[in-house]
Order: sequence, then C-alpha cells, then structure tokens
Amino acid sequence: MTENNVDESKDRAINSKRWPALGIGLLVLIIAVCLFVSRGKSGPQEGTVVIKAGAATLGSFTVADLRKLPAVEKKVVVQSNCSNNCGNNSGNNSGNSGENSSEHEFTGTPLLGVLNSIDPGLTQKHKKIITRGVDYYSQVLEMSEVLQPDNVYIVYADNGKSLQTKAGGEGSLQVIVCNDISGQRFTKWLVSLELQ
Ligand SMILES: Nc1nc2c(c(=O)[nH]1)N[C@H]1C(S)=C(S)[C@@H](COP(=O)(O)O)O[C@H]1N2
Ligand SMILES: [Mo]
Repeated sequence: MTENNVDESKDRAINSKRWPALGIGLLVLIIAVCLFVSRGKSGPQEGTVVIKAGAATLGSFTVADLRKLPAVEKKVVVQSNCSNNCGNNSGNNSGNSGENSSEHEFTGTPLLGVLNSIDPGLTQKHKKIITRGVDYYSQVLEMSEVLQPDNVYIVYADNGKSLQTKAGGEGSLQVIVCNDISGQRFTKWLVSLELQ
C-alpha cells in the first residue's frame, strides 16, 4: 500500500517533468513549420527587382546581374532632412552638410543601361517609372530624368560594402538620383520598377 503510493508519486513527478519539455518541443515544431510555410509564400524579395508595365512582367534583375554591368562610383551628400527647403530642387545645397545630411560613396550602374538590356524600346514606350521598396515606399521618376547622362543609377554598395536589406541582411538595391539630392527619391530596398 505505502509502496504503491510512493511509486505513484514518483510517476507523477516524472510526468510533471516531462510535460513542460513536451510542450516546448511542440512549440518549437509549430514555429519551425510556420517559418517553413511562410518561406515558400514570401512576397517581393530584396536583391531582385521586377520590371512591370500594367499587369505584365517585362523582366527582372538581381544584384549579381548588375555587378556584371559597367560599374560607376558616385559620391553623394544626401539632404536626408528636408525641413529646411531642400525640396525646392535648386541644386543649391552645397555647404549645407551636417546633422541633416548623410555622405555616401555608392557603387552601381546607370538605370538606362539596365532598361536597355531588357528591351531598348522601353524608354521610348514609357513616360514615368514608379520605384517601389520592400516597405511599399514608392516614388516617381520621369523617363526624361532616366535618359539624362549621369543622373539615375541603381546602386548595390555604399563605401565598398553591399547594401543591407531592411532586415539587416546582405544584398539590397537602391535608386539614386544625382540631380535631386533631397533624398526622398533614393528608394531603398528596391523590389520593383513599374513603367507607365
Ligand atoms: N524604401 C524606402 N526608401 C527610402 C525611404 C523609405 O522610408 N523607404 N525614405 C527616403 C527618405 S525620405 C530619405 S531622406 C532617404 C534617407 O536615406 P539615408 O537614410 O540613406 O540617408 O531615403 C529615402 N528612401
Ligand atoms: Mo527624407
């Protein structure tokens, strides 16, 4: 009788140690399954930019594709805080560096060359490009700006280092507009270009 009781309480002690471990194991399993499922369904991927026109997908390019094109180094001081009239686009912002500006030395390639490598007719057929980041941030580029020499680039490195993804990983792309250093149109974490 007493021996039985001791056995039972031992069993209970073992069980009460096992259940939490099982629970944690199950949780880990559920998290792993969720991660696996969401991996397959992931939306736009940073490091790959899709070029669209209306409902059609015209092509795409990756960081690796861009690295094969002629590389250009661009030193730019971006006026990242535009509370003091830097959006007027006068290009008269020199000497205004300090807290509100950030210095970059980007490496990239002209957007024009990228578009031409997909279809040389694109710049004639379309008037504007909507640039979009992984955070759905979007901006407008006029095709006339893209056609200007030394103006619009897609960049993949800053100060010799690969651009970071929004999550802090390696391998992202960004737009820079050298004739508009107000910074707003420097779409980071670029995932699509929509031709209009
Ligand atoms: N995807 C994305 N790109 C973005 C933004 C943003 O919120 N999301 N902010 C813009 C603004 S308002 C500025 S001033 C610059 C800031 O660039 P910096 O942080 O490299 O100086 O990024 C631009 N590009
Ligand atoms: Mo900004």
